Amino acid sequence: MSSFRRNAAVALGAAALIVALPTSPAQAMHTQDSGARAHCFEPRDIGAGAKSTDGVRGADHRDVTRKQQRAIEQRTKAILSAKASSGQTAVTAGGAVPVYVHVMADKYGNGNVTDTQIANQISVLNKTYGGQELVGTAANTGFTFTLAGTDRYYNSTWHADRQSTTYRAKTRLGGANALNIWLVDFKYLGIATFPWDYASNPSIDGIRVHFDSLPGGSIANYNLGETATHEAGHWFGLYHTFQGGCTATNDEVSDTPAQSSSTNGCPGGRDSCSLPGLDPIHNYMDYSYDTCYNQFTPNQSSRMSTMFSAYR
Ligand SMILES: [Ca+2]
Ligand SMILES: [Ca+2]
Ligand SMILES: [Zn+2]
Repeated sequence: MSSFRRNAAVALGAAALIVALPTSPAQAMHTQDSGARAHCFEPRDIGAGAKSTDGVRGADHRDVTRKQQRAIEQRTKAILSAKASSGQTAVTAGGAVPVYVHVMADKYGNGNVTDTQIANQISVLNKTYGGQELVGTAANTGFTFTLAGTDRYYNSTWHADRQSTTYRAKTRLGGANALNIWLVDFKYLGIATFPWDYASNPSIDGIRVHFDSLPGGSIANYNLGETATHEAGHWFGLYHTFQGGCTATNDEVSDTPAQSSSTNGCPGGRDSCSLPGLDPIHNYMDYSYDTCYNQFTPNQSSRMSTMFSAYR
Protein backbone atom coordinates (compact mmCIF):
# COMPACT_ATOMS: atom_id res chain seq x y z
CA MET A 1 0.00 0.00 0.00
CA SER A 2 1.39 3.32 -0.93
CA SER A 3 1.70 6.12 1.49
CA PHE A 4 1.07 8.51 -1.32
CA ARG A 5 -2.19 10.20 -1.88
CA ARG A 6 -2.69 13.22 -3.99
CA ASN A 7 -4.28 15.38 -1.37
CA ALA A 8 -3.20 14.44 2.10
CA ALA A 9 0.12 14.69 3.77
CA VAL A 10 0.78 18.36 3.45
CA ALA A 11 0.07 18.89 7.13
CA LEU A 12 2.71 16.44 8.19
CA GLY A 13 6.36 17.22 8.61
CA ALA A 14 8.82 16.19 6.00
CA ALA A 15 10.48 13.66 8.27
CA ALA A 16 7.27 11.76 8.92
CA LEU A 17 6.53 11.67 5.25
CA ILE A 18 9.93 10.54 4.23
CA VAL A 19 9.50 7.48 6.42
CA ALA A 20 6.05 7.16 5.02
CA LEU A 21 7.30 6.39 1.55
CA PRO A 22 5.98 3.16 0.12
CA THR A 23 7.44 0.67 2.59
CA SER A 24 5.60 1.90 5.67
CA PRO A 25 1.89 1.08 5.87
CA ALA A 26 1.53 2.46 9.39
CA GLN A 27 2.77 5.82 8.31
CA ALA A 28 0.66 5.52 5.23
CA MET A 29 -2.49 5.31 7.30
CA HIS A 30 -1.36 8.26 9.29
CA THR A 31 -0.72 10.18 6.14
CA GLN A 32 -4.05 9.31 4.61
CA ASP A 33 -5.90 10.39 7.69
CA SER A 34 -4.49 13.83 7.42
CA GLY A 35 -6.82 15.64 5.11
CA ALA A 36 -5.84 19.16 6.02
CA ARG A 37 -4.65 21.37 3.23
CA ALA A 38 -1.95 23.21 5.06
CA HIS A 39 -0.06 25.97 3.40
CA CYS A 40 3.25 24.51 4.12
CA PHE A 41 5.59 24.74 1.24
CA GLU A 42 7.82 27.50 0.20
CA PRO A 43 5.64 30.52 -0.42
CA ARG A 44 8.83 32.30 -1.37
CA ASP A 45 8.97 30.21 -4.53
CA ILE A 46 5.69 31.39 -5.76
CA GLY A 47 5.74 35.13 -5.62
CA ALA A 48 5.38 37.95 -3.19
CA GLY A 49 2.36 37.71 -0.96
CA ALA A 50 1.15 34.49 -2.44
CA LYS A 51 0.31 31.57 -0.25
CA SER A 52 1.22 28.24 -1.59
CA THR A 53 -0.55 25.01 -1.09
CA ASP A 54 -0.35 21.78 -2.94
CA GLY A 55 1.27 18.60 -2.07
CA VAL A 56 0.77 15.00 -2.85
CA ARG A 57 -1.28 15.86 -5.91
CA GLY A 58 -2.84 18.04 -3.26
CA ALA A 59 -1.68 21.50 -2.59
CA ASP A 60 0.57 21.49 -5.62
CA HIS A 61 0.39 25.06 -6.78
CA ARG A 62 0.03 28.38 -5.08
CA ASP A 63 -3.33 29.02 -3.55
CA VAL A 64 -5.54 31.26 -5.69
CA THR A 65 -8.35 33.06 -3.88
CA ARG A 66 -11.70 33.75 -5.53
CA LYS A 67 -10.69 37.36 -5.87
CA GLN A 68 -7.37 36.48 -7.48
CA GLN A 69 -9.14 33.99 -9.70
CA ARG A 70 -11.45 36.72 -11.00
CA ALA A 71 -8.51 39.05 -11.53
CA ILE A 72 -6.64 36.38 -13.51
CA GLU A 73 -9.66 35.81 -15.76
CA GLN A 74 -9.96 39.55 -16.39
CA ARG A 75 -6.28 39.98 -17.04
CA THR A 76 -6.31 37.11 -19.51
CA LYS A 77 -9.23 38.63 -21.41
CA ALA A 78 -7.47 42.00 -21.53
CA ILE A 79 -4.25 40.49 -22.88
CA LEU A 80 -6.12 38.59 -25.56
CA SER A 81 -8.27 41.52 -26.66
CA ALA A 82 -5.15 43.67 -26.89
CA LYS A 83 -3.60 41.00 -29.09
CA ALA A 84 -6.71 40.86 -31.26
CA SER A 85 -6.92 44.62 -31.66
CA SER A 86 -3.30 44.77 -32.76
CA GLY A 87 -4.16 42.36 -35.54
CA GLN A 88 -2.63 39.23 -34.03
CA THR A 89 -4.36 35.91 -33.67
CA ALA A 90 -5.62 36.02 -30.10
CA VAL A 91 -5.75 32.29 -29.41
CA THR A 92 -3.97 29.52 -31.23
CA ALA A 93 -5.19 26.01 -30.51
CA GLY A 94 -2.55 23.69 -29.09
CA GLY A 95 1.12 23.93 -29.87
CA ALA A 96 4.47 22.18 -29.78
CA VAL A 97 6.04 22.14 -26.35
CA PRO A 98 9.75 21.49 -25.89
CA VAL A 99 10.38 19.56 -22.70
CA TYR A 100 13.54 19.80 -20.62
CA VAL A 101 13.91 17.05 -18.06
CA HIS A 102 16.23 17.71 -15.16
CA VAL A 103 17.11 14.56 -13.29
CA MET A 104 18.00 15.62 -9.78
CA ALA A 105 19.67 12.49 -8.42
CA ASP A 106 21.47 12.42 -5.09
CA LYS A 107 25.20 11.93 -4.77
CA TYR A 108 24.74 8.16 -4.62
CA GLY A 109 22.65 8.11 -7.78
CA ASN A 110 19.26 7.65 -6.12
CA GLY A 111 16.59 9.07 -8.36
CA ASN A 112 18.65 8.60 -11.48
CA VAL A 113 15.78 7.50 -13.70
CA THR A 114 16.60 5.89 -17.02
CA ASP A 115 16.38 7.45 -20.46
CA THR A 116 13.68 4.88 -21.21
CA GLN A 117 11.57 6.10 -18.30
CA ILE A 118 11.95 9.65 -19.54
CA ALA A 119 10.98 8.65 -23.08
CA ASN A 120 7.97 6.81 -21.66
CA GLN A 121 7.02 9.88 -19.64
CA ILE A 122 7.05 11.99 -22.79
CA SER A 123 4.87 9.36 -24.47
CA VAL A 124 2.39 9.56 -21.59
CA LEU A 125 2.22 13.33 -21.99
CA ASN A 126 1.51 12.95 -25.68
CA LYS A 127 -1.05 10.23 -25.06
CA THR A 128 -2.94 12.10 -22.35
CA TYR A 129 -2.86 15.51 -24.03
CA GLY A 130 -3.79 13.81 -27.29
CA GLY A 131 -6.98 12.39 -25.77
CA GLN A 132 -5.81 8.86 -26.43
CA GLU A 133 -6.86 7.31 -23.12
CA LEU A 134 -10.54 7.55 -23.95
CA VAL A 135 -10.79 8.20 -27.64
CA GLY A 136 -13.98 10.00 -28.59
CA THR A 137 -14.57 11.44 -25.11
CA ALA A 138 -11.23 12.77 -23.97
CA ALA A 139 -10.22 16.04 -25.59
CA ASN A 140 -7.31 16.13 -27.97
CA THR A 141 -5.73 19.33 -26.70
CA GLY A 142 -3.50 19.82 -29.71
CA PHE A 143 -0.45 20.10 -27.50
CA THR A 144 2.46 17.87 -28.37
CA PHE A 145 5.62 17.27 -26.38
CA THR A 146 9.14 16.68 -27.59
CA LEU A 147 12.11 15.95 -25.39
CA ALA A 148 14.41 18.90 -25.97
CA GLY A 149 17.04 17.89 -23.47
CA THR A 150 17.88 15.83 -20.43
CA ASP A 151 20.43 16.80 -17.85
CA ARG A 152 21.49 14.99 -14.72
CA TYR A 153 22.69 16.43 -11.46
CA TYR A 154 24.04 14.49 -8.49
CA ASN A 155 23.32 16.84 -5.63
CA SER A 156 21.65 15.46 -2.51
CA THR A 157 20.32 18.86 -1.51
CA TRP A 158 18.66 19.43 -4.85
CA HIS A 159 17.48 15.81 -5.00
CA ALA A 160 15.49 16.46 -1.81
CA ASP A 161 14.01 19.58 -3.41
CA ARG A 162 15.85 21.85 -1.02
CA GLN A 163 17.02 25.24 -2.33
CA SER A 164 14.50 24.79 -5.11
CA THR A 165 14.43 28.44 -6.06
CA THR A 166 18.18 28.28 -6.55
CA TYR A 167 18.37 24.99 -8.37
CA ARG A 168 15.51 25.85 -10.70
CA ALA A 169 17.04 29.20 -11.59
CA LYS A 170 20.41 27.56 -12.25
CA THR A 171 19.06 24.74 -14.37
CA ARG A 172 15.93 25.98 -16.14
CA LEU A 173 16.12 25.97 -19.93
CA GLY A 174 14.09 27.46 -22.76
CA GLY A 175 11.53 30.22 -22.87
CA ALA A 176 7.98 30.62 -21.63
CA ASN A 177 6.72 27.84 -23.88
CA ALA A 178 9.25 25.26 -22.61
CA LEU A 179 8.06 22.77 -20.05
CA ASN A 180 10.80 22.18 -17.50
CA ILE A 181 10.37 19.05 -15.40
CA TRP A 182 12.55 18.62 -12.35
CA LEU A 183 12.55 15.07 -11.03
CA VAL A 184 13.09 15.08 -7.30
CA ASP A 185 12.39 13.11 -4.13
CA PHE A 186 9.98 14.91 -1.86
CA LYS A 187 6.79 14.34 0.07
CA TYR A 188 4.65 15.48 -2.83
CA LEU A 189 3.77 13.82 -6.07
CA GLY A 190 4.30 17.11 -7.80
CA ILE A 191 4.22 20.88 -7.62
CA ALA A 192 3.52 23.29 -10.46
CA THR A 193 3.67 26.97 -11.34
CA PHE A 194 0.90 28.73 -13.25
CA PRO A 195 1.32 30.44 -16.64
CA TRP A 196 0.16 33.84 -15.39
CA ASP A 197 3.07 33.83 -12.93
CA TYR A 198 5.71 33.29 -15.60
CA ALA A 199 6.38 36.96 -16.30
CA SER A 200 7.05 37.80 -12.67
CA ASN A 201 8.96 34.61 -11.88
CA PRO A 202 10.39 33.08 -15.06
CA SER A 203 13.36 31.35 -13.44
CA ILE A 204 11.27 28.91 -11.42
CA ASP A 205 8.65 28.19 -14.07
CA GLY A 206 7.86 24.54 -14.58
CA ILE A 207 6.87 21.46 -12.67
CA ARG A 208 8.58 19.46 -9.98
CA VAL A 209 7.63 15.82 -10.09
CA HIS A 210 8.49 12.89 -7.83
CA PHE A 211 10.94 10.74 -9.78
CA ASP A 212 9.14 7.57 -8.68
CA SER A 213 5.88 8.71 -10.29
CA LEU A 214 7.36 8.19 -13.75
CA PRO A 215 6.28 5.11 -15.69
CA GLY A 216 7.99 2.19 -13.98
CA GLY A 217 8.42 4.10 -10.72
CA SER A 218 7.69 2.64 -7.32
CA ILE A 219 4.80 4.73 -5.97
CA ALA A 220 1.82 2.40 -6.02
CA ASN A 221 -1.25 3.84 -7.79
CA TYR A 222 0.75 6.83 -8.99
CA ASN A 223 3.42 5.36 -11.22
CA LEU A 224 1.99 5.58 -14.71
CA GLY A 225 3.39 9.02 -15.36
CA GLU A 226 0.12 10.90 -15.00
CA THR A 227 1.37 13.05 -12.15
CA ALA A 228 3.31 14.92 -14.83
CA THR A 229 0.09 15.18 -16.85
CA HIS A 230 -1.69 16.70 -13.85
CA GLU A 231 1.12 19.12 -12.98
CA ALA A 232 1.48 20.18 -16.60
CA GLY A 233 -2.27 20.88 -16.52
CA HIS A 234 -1.60 23.54 -13.88
CA TRP A 235 1.35 24.78 -15.92
CA PHE A 236 -1.09 25.26 -18.81
CA GLY A 237 -3.48 27.17 -16.52
CA LEU A 238 -5.96 24.59 -15.28
CA TYR A 239 -7.20 24.47 -11.72
CA HIS A 240 -8.25 21.37 -9.88
CA THR A 241 -11.71 20.20 -10.85
CA PHE A 242 -12.76 20.82 -7.24
CA GLN A 243 -11.48 24.41 -7.19
CA GLY A 244 -14.24 26.55 -5.75
CA GLY A 245 -16.24 23.52 -4.60
CA CYS A 246 -19.97 23.53 -5.32
CA THR A 247 -20.06 27.04 -6.78
CA ALA A 248 -21.26 28.09 -10.20
CA THR A 249 -17.87 29.15 -11.54
CA ASN A 250 -15.84 26.55 -9.65
CA ASP A 251 -12.79 25.75 -11.79
CA GLU A 252 -13.65 28.26 -14.55
CA VAL A 253 -14.37 25.34 -16.87
CA SER A 254 -18.00 24.84 -17.80
CA ASP A 255 -17.90 21.18 -18.79
CA THR A 256 -16.30 19.83 -15.62
CA PRO A 257 -19.08 19.20 -13.10
CA ALA A 258 -18.63 20.95 -9.78
CA GLN A 259 -17.04 18.89 -7.05
CA SER A 260 -17.01 19.64 -3.34
CA SER A 261 -13.61 18.12 -2.65
CA SER A 262 -10.85 16.06 -4.17
CA THR A 263 -11.25 12.40 -5.04
CA ASN A 264 -9.05 9.64 -3.73
CA GLY A 265 -8.79 6.34 -5.56
CA CYS A 266 -11.49 5.79 -8.17
CA PRO A 267 -14.96 5.88 -6.58
CA GLY A 268 -17.34 5.45 -9.51
CA GLY A 269 -20.60 7.39 -9.27
CA ARG A 270 -19.34 9.96 -6.78
CA ASP A 271 -21.63 12.99 -6.76
CA SER A 272 -20.51 15.51 -4.16
CA CYS A 273 -22.41 18.59 -5.40
CA SER A 274 -26.10 18.92 -6.22
CA LEU A 275 -25.10 20.86 -9.34
CA PRO A 276 -25.54 18.82 -12.54
CA GLY A 277 -23.23 15.97 -13.34
CA LEU A 278 -21.28 13.30 -11.53
CA ASP A 279 -17.93 14.28 -10.09
CA PRO A 280 -15.26 14.25 -12.79
CA ILE A 281 -13.21 11.56 -11.07
CA HIS A 282 -11.56 10.50 -14.33
CA ASN A 283 -10.32 13.98 -15.04
CA TYR A 284 -6.57 14.54 -14.93
CA MET A 285 -7.16 17.57 -12.71
CA ASP A 286 -8.76 15.60 -9.88
CA TYR A 287 -6.59 13.63 -7.42
CA SER A 288 -7.61 10.15 -8.44
CA TYR A 289 -5.24 7.26 -9.08
CA ASP A 290 -3.31 7.21 -12.33
CA THR A 291 -5.35 4.18 -13.39
CA CYS A 292 -8.55 6.20 -12.88
CA TYR A 293 -7.45 9.17 -14.95
CA ASN A 294 -8.42 9.20 -18.59
CA GLN A 295 -9.37 12.65 -19.78
CA PHE A 296 -9.29 16.37 -20.14
CA THR A 297 -12.56 17.93 -21.29
CA PRO A 298 -13.01 20.06 -24.44
CA ASN A 299 -13.32 23.23 -22.38
CA GLN A 300 -10.23 22.43 -20.35
CA SER A 301 -8.51 21.99 -23.68
CA SER A 302 -9.65 25.39 -24.92
CA ARG A 303 -8.71 27.00 -21.60
CA MET A 304 -5.20 25.61 -21.99
CA SER A 305 -4.92 27.08 -25.47
CA THR A 306 -6.25 30.39 -24.21
CA MET A 307 -3.76 30.55 -21.36
CA PHE A 308 -0.89 29.35 -23.52
CA SER A 309 -1.67 32.05 -26.07
CA ALA A 310 -1.93 34.72 -23.41
CA TYR A 311 1.10 33.84 -21.30
CA ARG A 312 3.33 31.38 -23.10
CA1 LIG B 1 -16.40 23.19 -13.79
CA1 LIG C 1 -23.20 16.81 -9.20
ZN1 LIG D 1 -2.76 19.81 -8.59
